[in-house]
Amino acid sequence: MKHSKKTKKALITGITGQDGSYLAELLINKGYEVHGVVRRSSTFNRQNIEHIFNSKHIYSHELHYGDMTDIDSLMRIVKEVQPDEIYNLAAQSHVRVSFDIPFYTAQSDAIGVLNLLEAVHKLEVKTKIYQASTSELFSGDPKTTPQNESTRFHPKSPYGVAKLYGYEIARVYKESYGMFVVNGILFNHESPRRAENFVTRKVTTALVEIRYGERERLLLGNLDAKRDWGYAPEYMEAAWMMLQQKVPEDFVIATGETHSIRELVERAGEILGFDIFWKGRGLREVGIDKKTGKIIIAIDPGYFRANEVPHLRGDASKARKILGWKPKTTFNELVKIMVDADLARFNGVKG
Ligand code: NAP
Ligand code: F7E
Repeated sequence: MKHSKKTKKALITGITGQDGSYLAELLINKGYEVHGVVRRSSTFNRQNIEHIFNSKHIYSHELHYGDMTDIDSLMRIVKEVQPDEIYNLAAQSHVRVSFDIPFYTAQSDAIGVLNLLEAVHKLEVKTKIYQASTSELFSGDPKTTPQNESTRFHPKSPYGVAKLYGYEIARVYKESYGMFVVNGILFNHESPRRAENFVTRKVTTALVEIRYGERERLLLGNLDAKRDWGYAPEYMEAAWMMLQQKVPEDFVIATGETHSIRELVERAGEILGFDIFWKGRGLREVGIDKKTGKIIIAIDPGYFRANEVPHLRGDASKARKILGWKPKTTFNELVKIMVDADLARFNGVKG
């Protein structure tokens, strides 16, 4: 494939994930040559990107086998691609799972960032780097909301701590070597491409199945946690904007609204024609559909976390002022987009 000299090259780690797939689309639409790091797995997991990179790309130059825990692979890829921009989205991104696999989470989400930075530094490649930081750096104490770039970090999970290392080592490489590295401190962002073990997708897929009589009940953990949920494609636009700045700076990206898991369930249920009311307390709490009298939501303590971030609401006013970024999709619209996509998928309609 021939490219004009001016075509910008981007390298995305985590390209098979929710964000990576939206970012790849966005950059291709902007005329970039997009490269991605993929992991070898025994079964194919490229559903999110197969419409962009079909099987012919597997041995082409766009997708490259590598792993964040393997600096040799990162050095090979960075050397080969010589990207103008790197988006480091790869991570073991599940907070609850990070309590089960804390060592692996640290290897991929903390040391993985160091591996990438060191590869770029050693190879002396002139590239801008975006590091996928997170609202899980914050404690989520209601007294500290809304959280912005100056809010004190106090992570509550092995995931949050690994990401804190990523955040700090990115800052250190920027300050020590003059590298262009930014941290995007993104609050929760969701979409129909969200994996089904995150709470939004878990709720929308399960309620669709319950609506069609394919299952009886949805089991959840903490219903009282509050999250600031935005729409993923808009958050990737913000990530791109951060790398177009002259000076590397960190930004919080959020909607500024917060909702509990309980509200999420009610809203998704409403779209599907359920009228859910809550009964009981603690582990015995259940969600009942008023129309049928059936219990459709119950609590499974297995989904509780050893430590919870209770209340997140971001203040993205710096991004609004400097990047000109603001969220477009509301919470209600986001839930509708996700429910509609799961309905279409359930009914075999290609979304
Ligand atoms: P995701 O859907 O879980 O995708 C994670 C991606 O990372 C996948 O492509 C995965 O590859 C890849 N990956 C995992 N471990 C890897 C390793 N050791 N080496 C190479 N690739 C690896 O996550 P996401 O929601 O798109 O999030 C993207 C990034 O933003 C993550 O770093 C996440 O921690 C961060 N973040 C997300 C949110 C959010 O609300 N979505 C908010 C703040 C920050 P496989 O497909 O092979 O598993
Ligand atoms: O949990 C509660 C759970 O797993 C949200 C990742 O992208 O965003 C994400 O992390 C809330 C928590 O996302 C269930 O306790 C209740 O309070 O959807 P989640 P997360 O942990 O907020 C941040 C910003 C990231 O950086 C991460 O990479 O929902 N919750 N019941 C449940 N959560 C799950 N998963 N499953 C439940 O059954």
